[in-house]
Amino acid sequence: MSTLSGEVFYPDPAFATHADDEALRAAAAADPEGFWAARAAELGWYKPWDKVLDRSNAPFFKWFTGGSTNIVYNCIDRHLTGPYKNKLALIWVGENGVDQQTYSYFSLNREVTRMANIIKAMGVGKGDKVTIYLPRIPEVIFAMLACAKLGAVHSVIFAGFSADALQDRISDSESKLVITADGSWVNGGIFKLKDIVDEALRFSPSVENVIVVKRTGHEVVMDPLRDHWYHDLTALPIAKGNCPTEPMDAEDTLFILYTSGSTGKPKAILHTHGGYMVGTYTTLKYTFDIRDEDRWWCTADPGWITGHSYLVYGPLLNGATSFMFEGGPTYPYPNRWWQLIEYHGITTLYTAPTAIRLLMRFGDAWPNRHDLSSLRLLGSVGEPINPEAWHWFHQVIGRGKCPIMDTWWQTETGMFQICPTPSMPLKPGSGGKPFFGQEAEILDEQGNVVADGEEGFLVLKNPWPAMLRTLYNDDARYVQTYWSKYPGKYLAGDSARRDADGYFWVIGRTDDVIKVSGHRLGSAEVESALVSHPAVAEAAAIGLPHDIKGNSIHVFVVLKMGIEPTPLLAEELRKHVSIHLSPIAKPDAIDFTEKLPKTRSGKIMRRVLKARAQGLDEGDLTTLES
Ligand code: 6R9
Repeated sequence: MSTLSGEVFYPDPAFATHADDEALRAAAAADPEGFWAARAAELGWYKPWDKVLDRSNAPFFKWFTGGSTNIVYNCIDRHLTGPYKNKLALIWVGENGVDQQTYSYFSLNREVTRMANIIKAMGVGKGDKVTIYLPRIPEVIFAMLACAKLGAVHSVIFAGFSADALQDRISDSESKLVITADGSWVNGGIFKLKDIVDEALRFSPSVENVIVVKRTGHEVVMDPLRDHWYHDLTALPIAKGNCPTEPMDAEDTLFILYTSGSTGKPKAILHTHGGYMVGTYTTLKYTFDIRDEDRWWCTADPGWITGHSYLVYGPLLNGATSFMFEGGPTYPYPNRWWQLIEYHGITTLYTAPTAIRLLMRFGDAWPNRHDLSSLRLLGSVGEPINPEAWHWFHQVIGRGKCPIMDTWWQTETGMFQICPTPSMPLKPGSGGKPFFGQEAEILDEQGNVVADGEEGFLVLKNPWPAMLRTLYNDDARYVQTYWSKYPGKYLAGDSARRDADGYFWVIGRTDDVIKVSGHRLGSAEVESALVSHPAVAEAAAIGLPHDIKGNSIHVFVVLKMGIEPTPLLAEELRKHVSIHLSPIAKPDAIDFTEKLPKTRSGKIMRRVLKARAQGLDEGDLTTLES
């Protein structure tokens, strides 16, 4: 171990499982399917699978074929007959710090059953799509699990997206039902979710019903035929009684989740009951050493994959206690998170570098006011963590003794792909090694493995249970996006390096995905929001490095003939993006330009714009349109 190069942090002897972990790693490398079958056998199945992995129609891989289960059976039902029945499944704290709710596995079952009964009575069944547009309140979890329990497919939309974005996603999924709230609390103010839903539904004919959870209590307009208050529905006889968990084929769809890609409209990543369940259960268990007495806090929103896999499903599959906080890290003061950790005895904090950088800026005095000694592990996700933030997180929050699990993965992968184990020596900024059973490579343009230390395209070599099965309604784009550059290997869309110790260092996206404060957005979405403004002829959006947000959005705009560029118009365009796509997508800067650099085939050369915006050499412009 002493041979590891660079800055290395050796594990606390309390995590004395290194030999076990490495034995498991070796066994999984020798027989990945055997490894996954053994993990799947730790969970409950109505009917065992016939085959662990079916490669016959690759890259449309199938896992645990012939098996029957339901992720809710494993998240809730099986815990009800054992010692976990009265264990806390969820601790929730509202933004005001006063509202608090706790749910044991028993009471979580009651809530999920109630919601399942209601949506079933509305005609939602196996395979139907349900859009969930809710803030971080317990009902978002109930709604996801209620859908899964019935075999319905949930499509959770981050409650920071605006009407156009919501409408696109509702229409694309042909949802019959939308579950939302009157509003959400954002730094003491109200974000009017129901108004946004009303706007979105003007063009979404598939939606028959809207369930509205009362959260903010401000006045909203209710359509008497379409909209229903959740608290009214729960009082009806339809809400009562048992609701059986639907047995699902392992390959049946659990959810779709829209995410940004390189071009065009967002794509819906499709995940299934069986493989996703086994993958999220296993990765959380081994990477974060989940123990019965833990209080696990994943700060992500359920609107993103991290919330799906490691706030909702992974912890419940492990019988853990999951903590959810409605608010953000700095309201009303930047000690909010530290206060919650102390008060609730959080043992594991899994968050994003952007939040760490933000909190770090407020100095050590805020965390130092609190006793953070309950923490035993920390985690990072969403973007590369810079060494400065890593050290602060490690020293000030983790008091030098909590290992940091830097987990690299994606909406598409469903579960961690490159991550350490708590017993492994850590290198700040590196996610460590591929998870058990996985192999990764760094390739050059031609598909050759590059030398250690060199940058190249990150690919995954082995199929894994929680992999996306396809893009909903777009098999061709699935093959094209992930499997065509290097046949047989999954193209992640990130550039990375591998060092001589076999540790991977992810650098960033190679496509037009922009990570802003850990939120995944695409150049194309920002551009289409801009061109929907009457003054804009053409637009190009790029991500530029930003100290706190990781990336900030910078746009170049060509105005229609005769329209004068003014600071007022720039401000109006920024607002336009905020209203039509999301406040998180609001550009930091707008550059008016006469013309966008394009290739001869008409593709915008964002590389050139990036260089121009940063005052760098614009590089090889030979393919530029003359
Ligand atoms: C889980 C999630 C995926 C993209 C991914 C990469 C970046 C995520 C990272 C990381 C470096 C990490 N990313 N985790 N980069 N280190 N630990 O974030 O999913 O929203 O789909 O984004 O995020 O660029 O390709 P998603």
